[in-house]
Amino acid sequence: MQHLSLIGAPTDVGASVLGASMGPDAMRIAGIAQALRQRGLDVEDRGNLVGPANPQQAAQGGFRHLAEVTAWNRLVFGAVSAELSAHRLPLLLGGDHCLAIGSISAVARHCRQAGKRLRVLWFDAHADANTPASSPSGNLHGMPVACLLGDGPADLTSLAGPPALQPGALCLIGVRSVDATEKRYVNDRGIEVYDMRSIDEIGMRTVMTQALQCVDADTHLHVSFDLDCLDPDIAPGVGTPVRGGPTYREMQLCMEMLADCGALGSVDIMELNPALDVRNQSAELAVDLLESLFGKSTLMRA
Ligand code: 6HN
Ligand code: MN
Ligand code: MN
Ligand code: MN
Repeated sequence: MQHLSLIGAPTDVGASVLGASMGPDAMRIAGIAQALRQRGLDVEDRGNLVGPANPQQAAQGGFRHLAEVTAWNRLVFGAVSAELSAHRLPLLLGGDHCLAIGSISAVARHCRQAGKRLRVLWFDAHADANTPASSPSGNLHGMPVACLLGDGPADLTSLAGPPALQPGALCLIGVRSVDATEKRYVNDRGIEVYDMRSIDEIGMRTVMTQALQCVDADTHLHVSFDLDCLDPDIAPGVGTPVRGGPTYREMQLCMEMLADCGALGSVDIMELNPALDVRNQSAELAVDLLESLFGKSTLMRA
């Protein structure tokens, strides 16, 4: 039996649009724990982390709310580390995407200790690869990829000691809104990217086959899922929607292929903004996709 722990991180401190702080409870209302238990998983809901309020201040030195973002990420780092040590799969309920710094830093340290190779699939409309020097907004939810690669404020780049990720460990999927400086950052480092054009051209099946090619029995697969990756027609409840995302069917296939690969070790489900949602449909979609990620198949396989 797979053991899974839900960790709520109710904050929007890394974003400028308010409301992702309500994401964890909206996913609970959509029945996340019950749905996953029906998959035969042992699910513990650890409740919500309690961190500093959003001070809603302007950027200072290139970023907004660095102290609060650091405090939240330390909490996430601790909570995710504790679940991994207990051999449970941490499922982080965001909260804005800056919190992936804490969760992936914890996963990276766990992999170093366990001698596992880390593979991170980053599903997002955005590249999240700004640095304080390049960020147009100062919002730290636009910078987690760079921070995890070691480029950002020391408080955030060194949560796990050395940088959490090497560029080759990372793969971006669904990208369609990238700042010019991010484009250079991602290309200079040779990061694997499947933007919407490549999904259109080669199809989601080939994208996922390629993205999972290096995954083997010694791999810990981390999925960092920003709900704005999805087309806003089906997932309107996000703070920074971008039209032209993957369809429901495309994302289901993605989740099913991830389930089949058998290497899933940790998950972030981020940026759900109930204040912008329509009758909790984006939360319900998130739960639906998570069911597929944890093995619900349309075919009668085991
Ligand atoms: N997200 N590239 C923009 C910025 O402000 O850096 C948008 C970032 C959005 C981040 O959705 O997680
Ligand atoms: Mn483990
Ligand atoms: Mn993101
Ligand atoms: Mn995004």
